[in-house]
Amino acid sequence: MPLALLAIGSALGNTKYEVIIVDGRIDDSPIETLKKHLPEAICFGVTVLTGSPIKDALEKTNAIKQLQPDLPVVWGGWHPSLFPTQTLEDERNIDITVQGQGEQTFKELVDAFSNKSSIENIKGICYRNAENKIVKNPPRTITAMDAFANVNYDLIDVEKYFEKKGQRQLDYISSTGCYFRCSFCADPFVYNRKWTAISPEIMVNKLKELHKKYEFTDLNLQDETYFTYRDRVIEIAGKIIEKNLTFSWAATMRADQGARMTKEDFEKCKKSGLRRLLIGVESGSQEMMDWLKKDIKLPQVYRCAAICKELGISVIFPFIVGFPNESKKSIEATVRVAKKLNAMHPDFSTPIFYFKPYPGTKITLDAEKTGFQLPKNTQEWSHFDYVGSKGPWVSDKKYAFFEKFKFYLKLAYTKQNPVLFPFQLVSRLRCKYHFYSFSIEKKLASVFFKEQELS
Ligand code: B12
Ligand code: SF4
Repeated sequence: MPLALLAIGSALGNTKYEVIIVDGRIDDSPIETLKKHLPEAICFGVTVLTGSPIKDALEKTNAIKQLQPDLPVVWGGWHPSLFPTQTLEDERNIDITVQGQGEQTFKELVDAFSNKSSIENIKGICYRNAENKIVKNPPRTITAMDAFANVNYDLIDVEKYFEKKGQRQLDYISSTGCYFRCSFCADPFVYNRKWTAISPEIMVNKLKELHKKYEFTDLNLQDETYFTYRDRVIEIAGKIIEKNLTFSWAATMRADQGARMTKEDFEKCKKSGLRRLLIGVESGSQEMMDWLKKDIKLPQVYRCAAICKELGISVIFPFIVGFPNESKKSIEATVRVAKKLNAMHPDFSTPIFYFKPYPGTKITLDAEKTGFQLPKNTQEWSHFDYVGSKGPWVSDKKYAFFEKFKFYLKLAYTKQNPVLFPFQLVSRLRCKYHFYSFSIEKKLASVFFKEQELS
């Protein structure tokens, strides 16, 4: 669900302004819908992630500016937070970029547009001034989230999202930012290692209201690290049980956070509906984890895995391979740990991604110093392939190995299927001895095996 647009749209309130959210994934003709609302529009706001979402955002922005050149266009979200000035330098049709949390900033901007007042004192923005110079205002410090808890889901057609997801699953964000410092992640750069969250009482009351209204059966928490404070999580779980809210939920946990929780804590979460965790392992090599400043230890990962296995909580343990100069030893360790975790429980999975030099991360900055070239402008960033390819530091041979390993690992330990079972046994042997030739399993499995999704 478009949580960013819901957040900034809801912060405008529902008395003074009319908020129209247009989502190209739901609306078959978004430009037509935009055109319909243009004559009465105060401004056009776009949420933009790095990579191909930029292409889409540029297309709509250019179409809008052609039709109504005076309409202010505001870009917010992760890409303009990472590239506040470059985005404006490259694209004349964007007037303002917003950095970090957008609720208060967007409200101040919309008020200024509607009152025709100056935007020069609005924090957390970058804009082109009357002299055509790009000005970067001071940043806005993170605002406590309780002020923004009242997200108005009626701004979107919730049923259409349920339909698209194929389940009555509500997306929800209960915290912003992260205290940690992983050197492959953009969060420390954008939120300066700060964190804020909705308090348990306010959150569960809101969930109760949303549950009654939309009758969702699953809650997908999109927080970077939902388990930041054990006491908060346990209080929320307790209140969900107390109010008899009968939905399942999924969230992200760090292994160190899980390792500090007792088995009873996990049990309480499970009782309140916890169905799935996402615990980033990133590497099977402790040395590599330390280099990544992940600040977790492998025994913490295994402790979380053991408890989840016992309680029947499914877990996604994502890994990354192909860091600059990653050693053979480190890659072998990742293969070993991924195998071990997969074999523990059929509901455990270990997606393996290829490292991409994400903007705003320490590793990328260091790689640039040694000659690595990032995309040079917004257009080039729009072609940046985040998901599909193998990344700059993975050889063709390594890539071919991992593609096979990933396939057979999934097949080997997925929930047992009587038809597939003999092939699963063969796959286990294949993973053990890394023998991947003469594959007929791949064809067969495509009939029975659904691609794994992250959410
Ligand atoms: C849900 C999610 C997804 C979903 C859907 C994404 C989508 N398009 O909606 C899926 C699973 C598809 C996905 C995929 C990927 N994702 Co993702 N994802 C998220 C996640 C967990 C939640 C996003 C969310 O809804 N947040 C809640 C809203 C309220 O927060 P927000 O978006 O930051 O919005 C606030 C501000 O940014 C600002 N704002 C945002 N938009 C606007 C617009 C205006 C006009 C204004 C004024 C302000 C404003 O105000 C909002 C309220 O404060 C975030 C992490 C996170 N917690 O944010 C990662 C995150 C966005 N994903 C990320 C990445 C790297 C990926 C992948 C590359 C992962 C991968 N390897 O496969 C892919 C591909 C992304 C792509 N380029 O297409 C990075 C983004 C980095 C970047 N530079 O863009 C994040 C930040 C995770 C991280 N820490 O690295 N992702
Ligand atoms: S990877 Fe997760 S824990 Fe690490 S800094 Fe990013 S959001 Fe925080």
